[in-house]
Amino acid sequence: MEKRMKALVTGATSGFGKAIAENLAKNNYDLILCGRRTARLEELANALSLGYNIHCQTLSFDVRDKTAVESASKSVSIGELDVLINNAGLAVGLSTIDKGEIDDWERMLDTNVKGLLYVSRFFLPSLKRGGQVINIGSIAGKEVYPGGNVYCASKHAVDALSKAMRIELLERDIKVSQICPGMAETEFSLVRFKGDEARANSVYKGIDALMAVDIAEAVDFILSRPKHVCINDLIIMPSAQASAAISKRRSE
Ligand code: NDP
Ligand code: 8X3
Repeated sequence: MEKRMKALVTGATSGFGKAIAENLAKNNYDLILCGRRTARLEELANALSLGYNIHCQTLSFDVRDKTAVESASKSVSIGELDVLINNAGLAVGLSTIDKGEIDDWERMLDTNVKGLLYVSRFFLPSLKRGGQVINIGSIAGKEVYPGGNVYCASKHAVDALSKAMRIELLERDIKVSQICPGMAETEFSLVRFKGDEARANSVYKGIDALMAVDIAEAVDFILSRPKHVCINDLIIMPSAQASAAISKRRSE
């Protein structure tokens, strides 16, 4: 019997990570699903393992907790990974630097930069030769917009770390890709505005934002390239968003 590929996805409880996991399951990957919300992880793992007859494992940990990340990486059942998807991340707040909440800055830097590093440090040793890393960056890692300051800095760091990984993992024949989406309708804005639904919904008013499945399809594309082709970097925007700060909205 042909051995199935195995992928680990962080941030699988919602948004991009969940859609990526669903597509990988359809494509017959075994999965390790990570996130903090254990009930959601287990519900998804059950649905995917039953629906697609794959093996689905859950690892519930906070990417900011390096001890928890390290001990998750030592679970005996991890085995060898073919794909690591560093997706977990968030924005908190939209204040200017002179009025910013320092706790918000720390949450973003601890999650998006240090969390991605902890996951990479402890799970990359399990990634097999010829494997693949996909980091979810952002248009905020290519440009800066008013109020984006620390979030943009954290995603610029993801851009730099993706380049660093590509250089350092070349020796192990591991391909490293980054996907940089523009505005996408997930739980992202609800988290950014700390549960304020009206404010979160207003971000997507009058615009056809990206959907999580658009990013999951980009992951499928990257993973289905032949061995000699690496998609280094993909910027994917809604058609109505020309840059991080400039969009065309319908009047509603
Ligand atoms: P969601 O809020 O829908 O999903 C975020 C995921 O990250 C959740 O599964 C959440 O899981 C996980 N996560 C957040 N913090 C932690 C943590 N401390 N430890 C473990 N897991 C964590 O947002 P998106 O799907 O939109 O975001 C996914 C990625 O895409 C992020 O890196 C984001 O920055 C990036 N992005 C988003 C864009 C957008 O407009 N939506 C555009 C460009 C990039 P849980 O809460 O269960 O831990
Ligand atoms: C999320 C996209 O434009 O809100 O990374 O920064 S944006």
